[in-house]
Amino acid sequence: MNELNKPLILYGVPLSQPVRAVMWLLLMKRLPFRMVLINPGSSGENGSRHPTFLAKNPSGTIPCIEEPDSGFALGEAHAILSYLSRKHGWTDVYPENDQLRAKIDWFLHYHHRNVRVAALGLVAPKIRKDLDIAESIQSDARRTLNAALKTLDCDLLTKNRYLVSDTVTLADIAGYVEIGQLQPQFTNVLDMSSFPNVQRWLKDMAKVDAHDDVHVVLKELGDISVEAPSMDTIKRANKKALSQLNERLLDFC
Ligand SMILES: N[C@@H](CCC(=O)N[C@@H](CS)C(=O)NCC(=O)O)C(=O)O
Repeated sequence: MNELNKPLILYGVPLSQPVRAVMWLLLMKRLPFRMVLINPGSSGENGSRHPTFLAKNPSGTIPCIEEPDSGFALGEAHAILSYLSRKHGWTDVYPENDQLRAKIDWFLHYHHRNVRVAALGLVAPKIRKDLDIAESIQSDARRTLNAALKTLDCDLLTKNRYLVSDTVTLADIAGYVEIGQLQPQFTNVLDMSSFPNVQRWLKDMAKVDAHDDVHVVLKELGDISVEAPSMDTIKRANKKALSQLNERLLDFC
């Protein structure tokens, strides 16, 4: 496949956490790609529930990637991260050592019910008012997230500098797009000051290559702790992030 002529397609929007995880890996690795905007949950023409999109990713969620030459399409952020890492030999973020790779996979599985679901309970209620998420679901989510942060703080991050080793892996990328978004400089929806090791890890992650490129959307969105952003603000933040991403991608040509 000649990725210079036919770059990988990433379907999604920059505000989506799992889309940001894939964007981050691609930018870190300078793999040329093109982002095609897909409206999550919509059955309209550019929506993730439209039949054209469902044919690529039957779960109807973003992110999804497509390799233009073969037509191979794949959904689920963590499946995408590990597929791309295996395919391109990115062994720094997904080492070949079986036990280390298994620990990364452990986190990627753990993430769904502990980090992802909980963070969704804090951010989605503000961003997706239409989902009308019940207060009981939100408080369960906060409890789950606090337990996960404790696990990170008192276990994972006492053993290693990053989540599973002393260097950044796919686990950190997946974890940060959820936990990092909650910080005061972004959405500001959770006080994490009682977790010192998590604080240290968040600071280290902010220095990882392409961090700022991936987080333009959250800078644009700003603090949502008091007032939920309007649909216009959300659209503007996504547009600005996409236009900066496209500028950044010009460097890859
Ligand atoms: N487990 C999936 C979750 C993806 C996901 O929840 N994406 C949201 C946007 S952040 C979505 O597409 N929602 C639309 C819907 O569920 O209809 C992954 O990691 O890729």
